Amino acid sequence: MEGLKKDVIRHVVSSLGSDYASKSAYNYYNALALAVRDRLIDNWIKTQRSYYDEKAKRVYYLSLEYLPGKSLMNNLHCLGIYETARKAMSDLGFSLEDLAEQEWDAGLGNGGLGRLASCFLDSMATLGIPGYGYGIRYDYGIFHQVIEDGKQVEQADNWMRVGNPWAYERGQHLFPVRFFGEVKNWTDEYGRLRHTWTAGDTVLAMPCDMLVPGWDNHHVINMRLWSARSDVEFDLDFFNTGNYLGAVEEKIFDEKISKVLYPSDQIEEGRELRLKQQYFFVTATIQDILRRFRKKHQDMTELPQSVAIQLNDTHPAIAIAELMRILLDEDLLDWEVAWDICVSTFAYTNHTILPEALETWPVSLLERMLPRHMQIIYEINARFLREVERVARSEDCGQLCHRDLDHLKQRVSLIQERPIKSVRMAHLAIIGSHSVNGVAALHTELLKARVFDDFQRLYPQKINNKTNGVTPRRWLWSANQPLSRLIASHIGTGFVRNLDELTQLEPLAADPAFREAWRAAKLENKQRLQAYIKRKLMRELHTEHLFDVHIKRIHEYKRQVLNLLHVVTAYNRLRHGQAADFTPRTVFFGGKAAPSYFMAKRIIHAINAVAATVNADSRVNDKLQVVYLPNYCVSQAERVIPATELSEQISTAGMEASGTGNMKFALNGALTIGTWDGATIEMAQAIGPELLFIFGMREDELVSLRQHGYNPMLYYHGDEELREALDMLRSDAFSPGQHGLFAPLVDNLLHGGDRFFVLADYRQYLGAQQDVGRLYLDQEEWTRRSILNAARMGFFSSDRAISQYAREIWDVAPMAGLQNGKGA
Ligand code: OX2
Repeated sequence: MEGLKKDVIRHVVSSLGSDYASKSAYNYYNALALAVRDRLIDNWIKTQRSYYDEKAKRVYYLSLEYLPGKSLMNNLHCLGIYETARKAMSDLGFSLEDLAEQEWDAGLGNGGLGRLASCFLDSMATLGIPGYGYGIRYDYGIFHQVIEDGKQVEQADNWMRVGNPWAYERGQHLFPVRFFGEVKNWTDEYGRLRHTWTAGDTVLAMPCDMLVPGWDNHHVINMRLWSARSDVEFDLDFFNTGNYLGAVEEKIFDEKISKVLYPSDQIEEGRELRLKQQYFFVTATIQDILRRFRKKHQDMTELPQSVAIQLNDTHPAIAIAELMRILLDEDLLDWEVAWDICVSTFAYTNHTILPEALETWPVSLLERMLPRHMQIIYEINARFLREVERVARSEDCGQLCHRDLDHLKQRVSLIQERPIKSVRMAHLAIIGSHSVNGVAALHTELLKARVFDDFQRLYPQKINNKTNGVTPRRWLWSANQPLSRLIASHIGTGFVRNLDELTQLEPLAADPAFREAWRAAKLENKQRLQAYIKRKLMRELHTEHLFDVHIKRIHEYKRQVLNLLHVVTAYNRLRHGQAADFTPRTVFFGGKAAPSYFMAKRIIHAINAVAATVNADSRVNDKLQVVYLPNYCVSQAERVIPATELSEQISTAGMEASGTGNMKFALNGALTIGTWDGATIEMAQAIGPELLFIFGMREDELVSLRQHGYNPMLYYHGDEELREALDMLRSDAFSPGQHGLFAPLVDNLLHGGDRFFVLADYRQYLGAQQDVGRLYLDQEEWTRRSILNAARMGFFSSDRAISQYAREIWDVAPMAGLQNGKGA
């Protein structure tokens, strides 16, 4: 401990240039972070060196998004120096918890997809898998949300302003990134046509490395994020011609590329700058991968034995064309050889079947910005369609029927003609990869049977499932110390590394003393949340209420509106004196809406309007409260999830690919009210469906309801309570003086076809909520179920998910000496 204290003081003085006697929390946080980083960097260097010495096969995880959140506490726990640091900082006059608050969340992602990438890096580090995360170091991460007059207002997330003590910026290792320009043809010595792309513009990519430690194993992997730097200062001519200001303007223009994260989740915007971001990140990453590969290899055909590249959704899919370009134009390989290398190296993860999230890029844009890549895509397509024709005409074409060949070719083509001629990035990713995986069992089945059914017939082995998982280090051990300590006092700490060990808790569910201790841990977390809400929102929470939580991005398919209709109905029953047996509850909502997503923003407004009315009504507010948690982010999830008793997972069946919040809640002992959707299905199967509150129509039932003509008006007319709730929303009951404010929301349900079947599931949802309320009154039974929920969550560790990727997709093994516990 003395060593750590000395290091902290030394950093306050020599790294931060401050007086250690002036006790600034900001300085001491930074100094502690630097002292922790010092302890990581040796192991990072050793880890990297061991990959090199052992010629280990590397895994590259390419993702446009990461959501690491805060690093301090997690890194202290991984290094096993949390207690030491707590005592050291207390000696220096600080509470570690307060210092940790100084850190800004690294919010370089929108939601589940980015957080999954961060959980996966944590698991690769813990399992000892030679992995690297690659992404973009956005200057501005996901916007900071404030709620003003009930509405979302976006503020810039200038997270870098105060510096980032965790990152190493490597300004000496710059990679060129080219755009635009033209393609020249030439003939090689064997008479083959060759191509050279001479680019118009060049920018530079600078690596910034963030260290990701494993759990207690000395293994530290790298998350390398690229930042755009102008090449203008290297272009002395530019300055010498006297156009100094022009040069500076160009510099600013270039550096725009990594300025800001696109804040839309699952809605593609198709903006030119976004494509630039994708290619910028991809080419820098591929150059870096090949640089490392070529240190030990000359023969490019060995690439798939040494390198596995996982594409996190289609956002980095242009990597397939980029690797082809390098192999063809720079290494001068033949097409077939290059293509085999590509397909064997890449694998693609799909995260959604929502059509509005499937990326396409206009051919005209690609032709201009990346002319050589567009040529390559055309060639991939031509060869692929010939292959489709061959398979379709072959004897064993199965369900493929060559009479439909033209239609089949149109459906699977990389190019879609309408509404404008565009490249379907998912098709490129499927054809260019040896593995395509969904993220939960139902999702993968829907990929095979609906979205990519033609590809499933063409390549029956390619599509596979890898159900998502979450890291128990952050989402149980670090976020929920009261519960973790209780668990550890009974079954030891092995569960942090091997989550299946939680099953040892099962017999304890029958032990009244253990149940009492389990409840005490939950209460402690609820009180902690209470104190936080008081500080931040100046609101007093009732900790004896059931804490009912719905936090995630705001999206119509996630159906926050269904929850809101339950709240309004509960409010009405209480007002009308029809709820003598109502179990008091506080309903929490949290989540960001894409700034351009009108309906999602209106939903936030409606939630806040209902909250204001309910909370101000003294007839009901001792029994029902509604809280909107502004600026939902990773660190807020870490506070809220441990305090949650009821987890809302109520998406339209078939639409939430997996969900990962669902897993974090159950792991922390919340019971789930949910639909038969995403990974919630597998959770119900692992836990026992009777231990969750499952309701609503299933995916196949919705398909047939849609086919037979779904009429939401029937539900409206047939259900008095539903009608009352909708009429109130449409009138100005919650928006005095602003008549019609929430009419778009209601009209969308009644006259817009209710695409997400809110009305169809309303009555069943109410029934399930009634069951929840009743069970909560029996605290012994509630607690028993809560314990069993957590005990059966072992499968949903990201360690299990990553082990499956490693074995079944990447063909990589953990580094020797790191499999079980400590490394060398
Ligand atoms: C999300 C999915 O919506 C969610 O269901 C899933 O758990 C998560 O990815 C991680 O797999 N953008 N975000 C997602 O998909 C896309 C596209």
